[in-house]
Amino acid sequence: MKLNLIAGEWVGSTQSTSNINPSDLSDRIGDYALASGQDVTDAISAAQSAFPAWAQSSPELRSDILDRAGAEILARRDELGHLLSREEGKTLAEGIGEVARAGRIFRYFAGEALRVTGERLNSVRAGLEVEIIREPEGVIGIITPWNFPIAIPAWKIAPALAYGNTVVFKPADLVPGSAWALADILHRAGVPAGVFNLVMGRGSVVGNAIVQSSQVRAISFTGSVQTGRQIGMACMERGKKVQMEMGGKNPLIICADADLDAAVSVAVNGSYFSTGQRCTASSRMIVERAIHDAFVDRIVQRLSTLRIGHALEADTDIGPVASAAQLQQDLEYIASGRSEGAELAFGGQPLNRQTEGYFLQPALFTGATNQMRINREEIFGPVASIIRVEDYEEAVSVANDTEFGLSSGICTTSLAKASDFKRRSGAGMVMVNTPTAGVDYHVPFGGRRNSSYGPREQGAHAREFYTALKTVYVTA
Ligand code: UN1
Repeated sequence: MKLNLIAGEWVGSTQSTSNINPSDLSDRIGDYALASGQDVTDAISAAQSAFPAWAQSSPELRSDILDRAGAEILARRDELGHLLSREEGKTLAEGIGEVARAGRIFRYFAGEALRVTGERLNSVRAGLEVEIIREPEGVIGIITPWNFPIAIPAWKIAPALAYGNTVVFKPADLVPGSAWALADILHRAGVPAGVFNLVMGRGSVVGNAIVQSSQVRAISFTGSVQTGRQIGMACMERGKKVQMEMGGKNPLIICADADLDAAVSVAVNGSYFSTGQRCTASSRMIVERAIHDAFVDRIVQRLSTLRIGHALEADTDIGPVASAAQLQQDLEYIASGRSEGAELAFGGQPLNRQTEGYFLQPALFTGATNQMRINREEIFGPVASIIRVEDYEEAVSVANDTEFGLSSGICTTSLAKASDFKRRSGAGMVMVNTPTAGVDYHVPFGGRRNSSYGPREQGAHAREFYTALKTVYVTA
């Protein structure tokens, strides 16, 4: 059994969970200890005790530890990518790519640890000087989803540690393998006891205990809108800082002047790769009438060539859905789209493969309207719709007619339209002739409206969440 890391020790539990491969339900990856409420209390106390020394430690020490962790993750990318794809179901290429991204994030923040700056201003009053300095917040609770089992933990844990915070980390209970591997790497990279703690388990026990604790100063959460709302309210009541990345209903506009082949590639990648299980997935393709029928023909043709299968097989394009519950949700939305009058132009059927797993044909709806449930709510699977519009103006208004605002995209050969959309999109990230999903790690990530709350993640802007400002007045 793989154990939790609390106060620098591997701690056992009377309860455990089995990590099952969604490509092959007979493949049990291993058993992972479930943390109890007491374990979480112990982890938080350890993080609290370790905080003063870590906060005052040399940035060079923190930088070296993060650098060592990043180097090991990169060196083991094939093995860890295999584990990730085995437990989550994205293809091996996607799994290895994600692990490499995590390694690079640690290396990036190894550099950032050395670049914490402040400001010095002249006071408006004579004889005074003002300084603005940044300090770590304290104990940070990190709660992550199952769809990026190592990259999302990396982009929260690396900046938290770089800026001198201590961490209590609860990974998604569906994917403890990558999280445990990351904890093991950090532990061996020399993170002092208590500075980083891993508590695996259920949201109702572990997540809840982290959110309730008065010792946890800030929470960074990625997951559903519903859970995010509850966490956000609880943080507000307890005066905690909170950052939340939640759902998306990301539009991709295909203009009549788009390069059709390029647009099909952008759409298929954004909508269906990683089995559509990305908050940045393009779930609403908004297509101008003049190009609509040609686009539908080409994308259906392309979808019919994709190989859906075991995530670890070399020729698989799209792996299984991550869990039985998620497959059920996808199928419910597919049924809902049909009952609301959209036409299933491709896919949407569960598939049998040599191994028992949660395989689902990518589903494409045509004749859909933006008011249908399938275009209002996040599905989080390989399910997307085409919404036909008359022209570019209607496309922009449909794109922005959503409660979400994470990512948006446009395929066009017109510089004027690309520039116009860049300004008018209501999303936090805008992609021109490139998929709505798949982002760089050194620039801000985040959205607007119901998609995100609080400061941005990733890149140097991550410091807004992971540090507290202090303003100091000095009479010279
Ligand atoms: C990406 O598109 O590269 O949960 C990252 C998610 C996002 C991450 C997407 N927070 O899907």
